[in-house]
Amino acid sequence: SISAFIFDLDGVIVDTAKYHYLAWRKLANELGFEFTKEQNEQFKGVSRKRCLEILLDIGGITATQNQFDRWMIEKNEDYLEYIEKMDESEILPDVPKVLDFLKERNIPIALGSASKNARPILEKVHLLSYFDAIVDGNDVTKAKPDPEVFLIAARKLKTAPEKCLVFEDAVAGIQAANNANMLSVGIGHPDILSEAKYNFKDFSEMSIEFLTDLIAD
Ligand code: B16
Ligand code: MG
Repeated sequence: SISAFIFDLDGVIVDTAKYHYLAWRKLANELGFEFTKEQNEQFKGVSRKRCLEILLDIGGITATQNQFDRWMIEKNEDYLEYIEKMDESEILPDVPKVLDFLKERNIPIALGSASKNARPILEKVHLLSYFDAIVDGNDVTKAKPDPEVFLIAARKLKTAPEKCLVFEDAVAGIQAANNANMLSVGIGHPDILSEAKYNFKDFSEMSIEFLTDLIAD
């Protein structure tokens, strides 16, 4: 049975993917090329550095180390401006329902995110207090699909990986959960997240019975 739950942040708890997209698109346009929503799909769950590498690849641009560092900072500054005014209204459907369900049963909850901005975002939407552990882009050395982020989360929750469940919206994140030997649950489009053990469009599609069965088994 499952005894601990790990949540990805962007795309699972809040829809910050749209702000990441706007910031990357702005940079791409400044550099003289287009960046589409479809291309943004491969940025989900991927570290900031890796995202910029892919973006420059799309634009056919070779950067000096100096430019690269500057564009990383510029993208993040734009992103921070976009998320500045975030509040509870940006929490994705039924996330609090699931968090409350787990809290009422004293089931440990962790965040496993690639983002270095995870804490301030959780604060802005007033969900920080739900989390017993937070593992984010500041704690990991290897990016998803490497299981590192989720394995650190399991260790912090003092739970064996096989007893952990991961909610993820990104292909790399589902692979990371599978690589960690955890139960992967995709939140998003089943065609994109076909490697997930279970799939839901969002949390409103997931029943309380589904959760009850997982923790009881
Ligand atoms: P930052 P997650 C990931 O968060 C995003 O999905 C990904 O698009 C982003 O590049 C990455 O965080 C790094 O974010 O620039 O804020 O450090 O989905 O793992 O919660
Ligand atoms: Mg995500």
